[in-house]
Amino acid sequence: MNKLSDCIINKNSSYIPIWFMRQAGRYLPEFREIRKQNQDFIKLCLDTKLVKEITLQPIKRFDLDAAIIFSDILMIPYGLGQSVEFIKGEGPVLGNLNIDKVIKTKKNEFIASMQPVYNAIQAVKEEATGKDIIGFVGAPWTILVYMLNKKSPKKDFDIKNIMNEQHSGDKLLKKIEETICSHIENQIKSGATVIQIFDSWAGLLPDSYLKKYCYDPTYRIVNKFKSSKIPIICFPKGIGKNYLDFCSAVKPSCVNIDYDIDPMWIKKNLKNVSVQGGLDPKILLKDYEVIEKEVKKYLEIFSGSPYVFNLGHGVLPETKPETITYVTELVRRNK
Ligand code: 1CP
Repeated sequence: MNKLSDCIINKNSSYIPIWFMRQAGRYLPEFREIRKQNQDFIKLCLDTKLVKEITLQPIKRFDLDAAIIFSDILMIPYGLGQSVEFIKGEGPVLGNLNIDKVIKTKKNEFIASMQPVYNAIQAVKEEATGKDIIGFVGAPWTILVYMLNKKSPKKDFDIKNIMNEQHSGDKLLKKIEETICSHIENQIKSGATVIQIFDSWAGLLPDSYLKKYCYDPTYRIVNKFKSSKIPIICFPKGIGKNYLDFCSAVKPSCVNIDYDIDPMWIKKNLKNVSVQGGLDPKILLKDYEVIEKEVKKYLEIFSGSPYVFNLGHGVLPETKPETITYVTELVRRNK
């Protein structure tokens, strides 16, 4: 068994596996070079050869413990027939949502459109021996937000606009959940050894809506794959102390924590779950002294319990690749 799976499934705390969210991305000059020549981001995500190459870039540079497949959570809306474009400086822009068209999209049509992703997982697997291969999806709530809001909810987001679409929202949420399950199933069939579910916008939900939009659908997904023994890492970002309720309701094998939650509180309160991440990605823009102190803080707090080193969100584009080398060495030297 590879190191990341071993830490999560067997709760082995003798080795701290390390990988980074957004480890393949804009902070790497070799990624920017490919991206410059491939302006259409979705097309890039469907180019098996380039996806394999980009996925392996951080593995070759830093020898991390896991390769996360280069793709995007917005491949789900795309595969359900809603257009997705990435506009420089603005982020994703989705086309008009035709709910009938989405609902009528057949499972095999969706899978056929994602075949290059699955082929890339197989190709990565052939080369990355001894490494875990992480497949991923967005959680139902986060995908619903993008599909209805049609852009990042970072600015000008009003949850009422989404709740007003209650009726269509419920039908749509079910379709999204089924599609997520197909996407996970096919990533596992193609060789993914770990799955991460990103609920990047869980923090937008008022507490009274968490059960219906976050815990329940995520539980159903996690539970569906329990028998496969594939570790599932959940990342319900921004829910504060509700991490505790999340873990009791969803029972994930591993939970990624964000940088707003106190890691001491997590260590004290979360039991029977492996923990991943936490360090604020902005710390990686600071001096090595500050970085060392913060990295050691997480290592000390979680020492003796199953912990996967990672960040509390993705690597920022301004991060120097040498900083990733530095952090990886710190974690590996830690005994
Ligand atoms: O060059 C570019 O402009 C593209 C930047 C980029 C990259 C490198 C985007 C656009 N997506 C990705 C890849 C990506 N996205 C990965 C690759 C694997 C890795 O190395 O980690 C993963 C796991 C994602 C997941 C993803 N996409 C999330 C969940 C994690 C998170 O950051 O919260 C989300 C919310 C997205 C949507 C998305 N795609 C891209 C951007 C800039 C965004 C966020 C936009 C927003 O703020 O709403």
